[in-house]
Amino acid sequence: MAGKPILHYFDGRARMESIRWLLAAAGVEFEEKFMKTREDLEKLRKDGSLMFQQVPMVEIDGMKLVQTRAILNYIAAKYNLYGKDIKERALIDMYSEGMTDLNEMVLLYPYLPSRDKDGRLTQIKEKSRNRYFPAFEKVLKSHGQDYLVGNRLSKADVHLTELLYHTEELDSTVLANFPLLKALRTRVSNLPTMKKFLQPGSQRKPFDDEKCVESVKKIFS
Ligand SMILES: N[C@@H](CCC(=O)N[C@@H](CS)C(=O)NCC(=O)O)C(=O)O
Repeated sequence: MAGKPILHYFDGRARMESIRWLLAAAGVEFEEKFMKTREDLEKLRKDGSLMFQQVPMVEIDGMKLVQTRAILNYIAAKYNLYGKDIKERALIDMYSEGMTDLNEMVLLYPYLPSRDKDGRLTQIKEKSRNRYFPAFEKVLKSHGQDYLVGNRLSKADVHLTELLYHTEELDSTVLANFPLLKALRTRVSNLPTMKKFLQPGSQRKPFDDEKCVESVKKIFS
């Protein structure tokens, strides 16, 4: 039997968090190896584990996968979270790419210099409320089903749920006008695998605080 996937990253959310969420949704146990120093990163680079000298890297099924989206797509395909045909897959990809555009802003926010933070926060709120959340609310309203695509859970629902939680941490009223998004978040959060992941003590990461940001700067400086 294949061993558990091993996630190589630092002890923070940033680009690895979506991978943690998706594995959790699929009910897959995973191990993590946290880089703590620049030497830890250099070691991975020198032994040829990082194709582009970057993390996230995930050891899974005998491969050392890099590039966040490639990793997510592999997990989604393997665990049936990627639609039933190429049309569903196209929708899942399209929705997920939109989510990634917003998520990039959210996940990089803690790493911005203080002078840029207010502007970025305003941008996140504006884009959430006026561009991305209305679009996904409209999808759910258009078909009246429980999940975004094909009436069953896909990676798009998992990414959106993660994004809703993380955006709400930055703006507690951001979901006020999106009842269907709130209902989706509740539905996904109540899946047994997600319930476990959302409980304290799971491998879910908290907001990347100043301490995390400082240690990350040392690793990548
Ligand atoms: N497109 C890549 C970007 C990966 C990336 O930028 N990783 C950062 C850490 S979050 C990194 O390794 N930076 C070091 C470098 O680029 O040399 C992905 O999505 O995985």
